[in-house]
Amino acid sequence: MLLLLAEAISALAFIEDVRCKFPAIRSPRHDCQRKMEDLSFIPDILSGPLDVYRNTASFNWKRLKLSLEGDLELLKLKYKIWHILERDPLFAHNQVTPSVEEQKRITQLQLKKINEYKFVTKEIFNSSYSKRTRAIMTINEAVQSLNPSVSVKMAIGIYLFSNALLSLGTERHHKFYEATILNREILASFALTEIAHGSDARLMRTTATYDATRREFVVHTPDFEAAKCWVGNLGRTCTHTLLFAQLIMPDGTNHGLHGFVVPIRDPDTLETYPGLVVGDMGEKIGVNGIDNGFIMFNQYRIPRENLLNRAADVTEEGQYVSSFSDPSKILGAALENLSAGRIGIMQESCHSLASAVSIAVRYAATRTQFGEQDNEIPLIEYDLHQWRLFGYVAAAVVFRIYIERFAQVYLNIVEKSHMGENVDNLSEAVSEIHAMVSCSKPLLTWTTMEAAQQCREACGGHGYLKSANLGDIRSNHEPTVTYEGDNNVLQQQAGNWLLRQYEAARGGANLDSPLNTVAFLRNHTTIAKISFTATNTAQLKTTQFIMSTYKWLICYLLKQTYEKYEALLAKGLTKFQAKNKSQVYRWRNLTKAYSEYLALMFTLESIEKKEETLQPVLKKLFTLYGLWSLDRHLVELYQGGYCVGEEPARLLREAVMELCGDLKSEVVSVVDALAPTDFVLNSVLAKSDGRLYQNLQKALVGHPGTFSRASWWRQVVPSAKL
Ligand SMILES: *[C@@H]1O[C@H](CO)[C@@H](O)[C@H](O)[C@H]1NC(C)=O
Ligand SMILES: *[C@@H]1O[C@H](CO)[C@@H](O)[C@H](O)[C@H]1NC(C)=O
Ligand SMILES: *[C@@H]1O[C@H](CO)[C@@H](O)[C@H](O)[C@H]1NC(C)=O
Ligand SMILES: *[C@@H]1O[C@H](CO)[C@@H](O)[C@H](O)[C@H]1NC(C)=O
Ligand SMILES: *[C@@H]1O[C@H](CO)[C@@H](O)[C@H](O)[C@H]1NC(C)=O
Ligand SMILES: CC(=O)N[C@H]1CO[C@H](CO)[C@@H](O)[C@@H]1O
Repeated sequence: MLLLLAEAISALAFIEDVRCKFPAIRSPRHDCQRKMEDLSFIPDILSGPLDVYRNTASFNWKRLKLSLEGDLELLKLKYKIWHILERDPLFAHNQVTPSVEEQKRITQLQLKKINEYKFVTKEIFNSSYSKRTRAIMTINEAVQSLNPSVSVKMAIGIYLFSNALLSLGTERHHKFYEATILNREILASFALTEIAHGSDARLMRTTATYDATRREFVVHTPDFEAAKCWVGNLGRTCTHTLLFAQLIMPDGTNHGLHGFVVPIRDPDTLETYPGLVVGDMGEKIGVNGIDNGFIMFNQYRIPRENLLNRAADVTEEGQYVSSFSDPSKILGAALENLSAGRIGIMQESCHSLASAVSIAVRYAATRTQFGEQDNEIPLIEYDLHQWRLFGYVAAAVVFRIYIERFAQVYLNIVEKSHMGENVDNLSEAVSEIHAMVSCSKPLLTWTTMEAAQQCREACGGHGYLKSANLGDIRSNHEPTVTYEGDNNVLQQQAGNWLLRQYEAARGGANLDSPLNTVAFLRNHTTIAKISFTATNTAQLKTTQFIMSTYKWLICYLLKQTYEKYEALLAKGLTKFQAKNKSQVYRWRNLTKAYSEYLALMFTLESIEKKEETLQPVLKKLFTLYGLWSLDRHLVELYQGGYCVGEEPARLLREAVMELCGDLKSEVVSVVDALAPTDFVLNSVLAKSDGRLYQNLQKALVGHPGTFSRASWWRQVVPSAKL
């Protein structure tokens, strides 16, 4: 699919040299000043066995739901979409997985239908940039929870493509833009990754050579290794692709990767054009509604105008001209089109995490097992089960708040830059956001992947039923860890930025951190001296303890990484070799700690503005996520001398267990706030009525063929005759 758009675009090399101005970004929301909104559009939850654990909650689940969503209008939009699609037979759930080809067909039909519903109203389309983008993200998320393939299809085929046209193209590409976003005549794809080249976009080998006599580019694939591959929507459906290829001048000069709009199929017949070899990647281990494809170009000609020429153009006569006339706009556009896709992935990942934990928690509260005497006890009463699940519930809430807030900050920056406002330190903000996204996408997607597995195990054998939905959640989410930037590669980019900031802090220079995420590095020498002093768990269960421990941890890991890296350089190793030797226990742990810190920092700021009745439960979840994550860093906390002796680990783990115990009375209502509607959650184990066994019976009995004799019985009985 779409790999490392960021690297491709930065390889276009127009981002350097640009210095623009950007004011500090703050847009506080004031939940606490809100009037009580009417939330009756959220369907009530059916009373049933789960009431026991619902009645103990300290808050109203609908209020928490609104608070996690962040915006009343968007929440309404989401419910409206779910309501409409639930009544549309085209979106009915399948009891049996359809064939791969059938999944592709249904997905394409669903996309067509969604276009017809026009969820993106004129009003949304006409609103401010950040409002519009958030609405589009909400629509995408609402659709993703029903069929992730449709939302991927839509994100790549419509939004990513039209975004890229706006940011990399000029007026002459407006016709493509209109045909995509307004008329939905174009379904696009993104051709970047090649068979033998993924993350390192500079070495892509597909070429687009200018032919001045015919004023065309000739696109060519030298061999199979240079075939573009994993291109979502290419295998069966797209009409156009956004191709990244090396731009070669008639004299042979190579100007590096550029973007081109390339027609692929006749929209009326879906026949591919002559000169193209297009294939489908075949069955994958998830998201099979997406027709990923590969393509080879054989001296394939496209008009000169199809070059996306905002940054650089080729004249009719064959002159390469690069225009840096309006660098701030290009930079702002690049920023948006780089990170928006990954922020979308994080949002979808949050949604998958929320669904997985909702299923496991509702199951845990209704499923009983063992106990003393003859009374079987719900799974949720067991410490071990709480510990297995509640950390992920806390993560689901923290991530949701983090991404909501981060997306706002991000969209505000982009919006300001679009409006041409003179803004401070834009290019520094771009780098900081890139670093944040580069480590947060790995944190969120990996956590969700772990959680999906844990949740499926926590539902035992029943969790293995397709109708539990944990399997589909897991396998459809899984590609997020490698697409739009492989997690391990992305983390290194965050590490590069962090090390630059640390080096600046050591040298007393200014930090390039307009979003203030590492402002504390200025105090790195004092922070390095603090250590664990708590004597009881109450002192650990504080935001202060968690945040200061993270600051210490990041400073420590930065020092470790920096010193190791510098020592290797001093020994004469190249930067490349030095990085190779300091990744495993240094960069990796460093960027993980930084990403957790970011999630906590943004969430904390946000919680403080939320309504009072929600604060206690949100603080508990925040604290559990913080301590549960620090537990995994104990090695480094001891290694660096922050912790000494038995007490710190004992207290930390005791605090985690205490929080789990405390959250038992809240957690079912927390997942009510996290979960979508029953139709969307689509799990036989986790309907909100809590009638686990009735629902299971209905599903088993209603499954086609449950009671039928095998149609092939004759072939297998001993008396089989031909
Ligand atoms: C909305 O679109 C109409 C034209 O369709 C335009 O006249 C109007 O100014 C737009 N409103 C905003 C707020 O952009
Ligand atoms: C913004 O840039 C100016 C000039 O380079 C610098 O002095 C200032 O510290 C920067 N601010 C931030 C928040 O990075
Ligand atoms: C650095 O430390 C000083 C004094 O200890 C404190 O006042 C200041 O807030 C700290 N700055 C940051 C960014 O943490
Ligand atoms: C990376 O480092 C290891 C030793 O730590 C070495 O064996 C290997 O050759 C290095 N790889 C590269 C690509 O430099
Ligand atoms: C630190 O890095 C090592 C090696 O990459 C890994 O095994 C360990 O889990 C990491 N710790 C955390 C908290 O991620
Ligand atoms: C969906 C969307 O709004 N995309 C944006 C992509 O970038 C350009 C600017 O270069 C914006 O104008 C678009 O709005």
